[in-house]
Amino acid sequence: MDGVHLIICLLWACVNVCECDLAMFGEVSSPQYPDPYPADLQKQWDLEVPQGFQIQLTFNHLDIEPSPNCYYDSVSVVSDRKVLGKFCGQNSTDRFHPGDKPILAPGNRLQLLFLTDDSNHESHLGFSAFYQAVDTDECSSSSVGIDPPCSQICLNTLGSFLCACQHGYTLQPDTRTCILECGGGLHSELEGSISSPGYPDTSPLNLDCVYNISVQPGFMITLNFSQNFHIERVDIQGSTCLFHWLQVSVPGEDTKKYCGEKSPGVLKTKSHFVQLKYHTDRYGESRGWSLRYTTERVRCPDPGSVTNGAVTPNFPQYLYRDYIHVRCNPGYKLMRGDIEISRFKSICQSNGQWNVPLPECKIIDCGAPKPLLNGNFTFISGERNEYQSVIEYQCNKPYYRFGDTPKVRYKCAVNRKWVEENNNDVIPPCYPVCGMNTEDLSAGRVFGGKPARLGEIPWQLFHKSSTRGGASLISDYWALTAAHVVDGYESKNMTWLGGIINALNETPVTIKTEKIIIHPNYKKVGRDGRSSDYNNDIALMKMSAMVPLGPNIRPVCLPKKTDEAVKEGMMGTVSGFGVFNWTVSNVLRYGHVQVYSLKSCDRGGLPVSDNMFCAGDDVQGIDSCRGDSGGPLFFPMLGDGTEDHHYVVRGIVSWGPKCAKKIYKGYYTKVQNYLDWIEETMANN
Ligand SMILES: *[C@@H]1O[C@H](CO)[C@@H](O)[C@H](O)[C@H]1NC(C)=O
Ligand SMILES: *[C@@H]1O[C@H](CO)[C@@H](O)[C@H](O)[C@H]1NC(C)=O
Ligand SMILES: *[C@@H]1O[C@H](CO)[C@@H](O)[C@H](O)[C@H]1NC(C)=O
Ligand SMILES: *[C@@H]1O[C@H](CO)[C@@H](O)[C@H](O)[C@H]1NC(C)=O
Ligand SMILES: *[C@@H]1O[C@H](CO)[C@@H](O)[C@H](O)[C@H]1NC(C)=O
Ligand SMILES: CC(=O)N[C@H]1CO[C@H](CO)[C@@H](O)[C@@H]1O
Repeated sequence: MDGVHLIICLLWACVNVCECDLAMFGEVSSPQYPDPYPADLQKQWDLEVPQGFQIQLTFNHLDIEPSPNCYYDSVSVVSDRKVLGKFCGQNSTDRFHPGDKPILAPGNRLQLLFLTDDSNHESHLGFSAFYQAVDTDECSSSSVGIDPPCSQICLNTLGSFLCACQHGYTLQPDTRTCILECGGGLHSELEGSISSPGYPDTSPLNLDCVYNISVQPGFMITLNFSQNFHIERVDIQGSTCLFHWLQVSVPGEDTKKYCGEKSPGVLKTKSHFVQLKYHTDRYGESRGWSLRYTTERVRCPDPGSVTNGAVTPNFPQYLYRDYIHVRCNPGYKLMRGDIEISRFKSICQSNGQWNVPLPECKIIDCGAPKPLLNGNFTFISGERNEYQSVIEYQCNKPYYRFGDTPKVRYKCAVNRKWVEENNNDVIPPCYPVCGMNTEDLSAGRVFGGKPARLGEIPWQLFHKSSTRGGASLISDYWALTAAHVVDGYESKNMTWLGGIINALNETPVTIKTEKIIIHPNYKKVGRDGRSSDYNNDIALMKMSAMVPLGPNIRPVCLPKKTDEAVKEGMMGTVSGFGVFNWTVSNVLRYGHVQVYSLKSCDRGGLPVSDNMFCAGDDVQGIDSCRGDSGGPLFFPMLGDGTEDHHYVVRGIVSWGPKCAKKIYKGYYTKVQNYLDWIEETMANN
C-alpha cells in the first residue's frame, strides 16, 4: 500500500515538472549498475514518451536475487496503477525473468519500481533496460480504451488516429461519430447541390430529413432535379405519396409532395426561401434524388420613360440592386411632384419594386422678366416665361430710348436667366431722348419775339414766385439754370413749372427740387446786396421725383465735347417768361438771336469772361430780359444720318445791360465750358 501511494505522489510530481519535450527513447538501470546493487533500496523511475505513442520497455540485462514471487528483491513495471510485471532472477530460464521480451504499456507512461531487502549476499548486478516510443494503434480498441474509437472508419496516423465516415454520413463535432447526412444545416450560398442520403445509393429507411435553402431577399431560388429520381410511390384512394415522399414548401404557396420515378425537373420558386422534407418509413425502397439549385435576382418592372428626359442606363431588364438615373433634356428640370430635385436615382429593391417612382421633366422658366424703367417688354415667342421664350425690351417711345440700339432681345436660357445672344443678362437703361420738340419752331426773325406754341420748347421750366426765372430740363431728373437765379435757394425746395406756355391759365407739371448745386466758382451775392460778376453763372437742380416726360415736357440736349465752340454769327433761340413790352409776361416767348463777338457787344461796364458769350438782334431788338434768367439759348443741330435734327442748349440766360436795345446784347453762360462739371455733378448726386 505504501508503495502505491508513493507512485501516485511521484507521478503527480512528474506530470507537473516534466513540461519539457519528451524523448522518443532512453535507458534506465539499477543503482551502481554494472556493480552489484545496494541493499535496502526503494527506487522509482517515471518513464514517459510523447503523447499519442505507447511506451515499450525491454530489459537487456536483469540479475536480481531470485525468490518466489520475487519476494525479496524485485523490479516492477507499472502502468496506470496496474502492474504489468514483477521481475527477478538471473536468466530467461528463471520463472520471473522477463527475458528479452518487450513490455508494451497501454499508454505513453510507465513506472519502474526497484525494491531490495536488507542483503545482497550474492552480489547480483541489478538491471539495465531500454525504453522507446511505439506508434499506438489507436484504432484497435484495446490500446485506447474507448470502444470503438471511431463509429465507422478508423485510420491510424503517426501518434494519433482519424475517424472517417461512409458515403452519406457526416462526422460529428466529436470527430468520432458518423451520422447520416440528412438535411440539417442551412444552404445559404447562391447556388448549390442537395441530394438524398447516400445518393445514388438507395436511401436509408426511417428518414425525416429537412433541407432549408435560404438566400438573401432579392434573389429567387430555382430547383433543378436531376433525371435520376426515384421515390417509392404508393397511392391509395386518391392520396398519393403516402409513405415515401419529398415535400417542397415555398412560403405563401401550397406545399407539394413528389414521389414516383418522374423527376420534377425545373421548379422556379420565385422565393428566397425553400424548405425540402424527405421522408421514408420503415419499409419499401427509394433510390433517392438529387438537385442543383441556382438563384437569380428579382426583376423590377420596366421603369418606363420620361418625356423631355432620359432614363439611364437602358437595360433589357432591371434586376434587384440595379439602379437608374433620370436626366432632363436641356431646358427642363426634374420635378418630384411640386418639388424640384437636383438629381434622381431609383433602385430596384428586393421586393421587385422601384424605391421611388419616376420624376417628371418640366420645362424651366426664367421667371417674370425684370421690369425696365421707362420701358417695357413684349413676348416675341413662347409664353409663361418658359425656356427659349424670347422677349424684346423697348424704351417708352418717343421720350426714351436705349443708348444706341432701338430694342434688345432676351431669351430664356438653360441657366434660367433672360440673356442676350452673347449671354449678357444686363438690361441697358432707357435714356430720355433730348432736344426733340413736338411743334417745330418757326424760322426767321420775329420782332420782339413770338409766343411759343405748346410742345415747341418743351424743355423750358419756369419759376414764377418771387424770383422769376427760367431753366432747361436736361434729363428726366436734372435741370440747368443760372447760378444767380437759385442763389439763396440752396437750402429750400423750389417749385418749378413745366409743360406750359401760359403761366396763368394752364395746368402745369409741377416739379420740386431736391438739390440745388451752384457752380463752386460762382461768386455769390454778398450780404451787402452787391451783385455778382456773373462769372460761372451756372447751377444744376436735381428734382425730387422723375419728371414725367410727355409731348410738352422733354429735355434739351447738352452740347458734346467734340462740338464746335459757340462762335460769332451762329443763330440760336432764346426763350422765357420774362419782361416783354415793359410788362411781365405770363406767356412763353421765344426769339432768334445771333452770336456776336465779345468785342462787338457793349457790356455796359461789367467785366466779361471767356465763360460768357453775347448774342442779340441788331435788326428787330430781340433780347432776353429780366425774368428770362436761367432759361435756355438753344441751337438746332441738323440731322446727319446718325442723329435726328435736335436742339442743343449752349447758353444760359445770364445778364444784360438793358433789354432790347440794339446796342446792348444779352450775355449768356457758355455751357460748353462746364460739360465735365455737369457730367460729374449729375453722376455723383
Ligand atoms: C429551417 O426552416 C424552418 C422554418 O423556417 C426553421 O424552423 C428551422 O429552424 C430551419 N432549420 C435550419 C437548420 O435552418
Ligand atoms: C437543369 O439541369 C440540367 C442537367 O444538369 C441542365 O442540362 C439544364 O440546363 C438545367 N436546367 C436549368 C433550367 O438550369
Ligand atoms: C408692359 O407691357 C405689358 C404687355 O406687354 C402690359 O400689360 C403692361 O402694363 C406694360 N407695363 C408698363 C409699365 O407699361
Ligand atoms: C426738399 O425735398 C426733399 C425730398 O424730395 C427732401 O429730402 C429735402 O430735405 C427737402 N429740402 C431741401 C432743402 O431740399
Ligand atoms: C406794347 O404795349 C403797348 C401798350 O402798352 C401796345 O400798344 C403794343 O401793341 C404792345 N406791343 C406788342 C408787340 O405787343
Ligand atoms: C545459460 C545460463 O547461464 N544458465 C544458467 C541460469 O542460471 C542457473 C542458476 O540459476 C544456472 O544454473 C544456469 O547455468
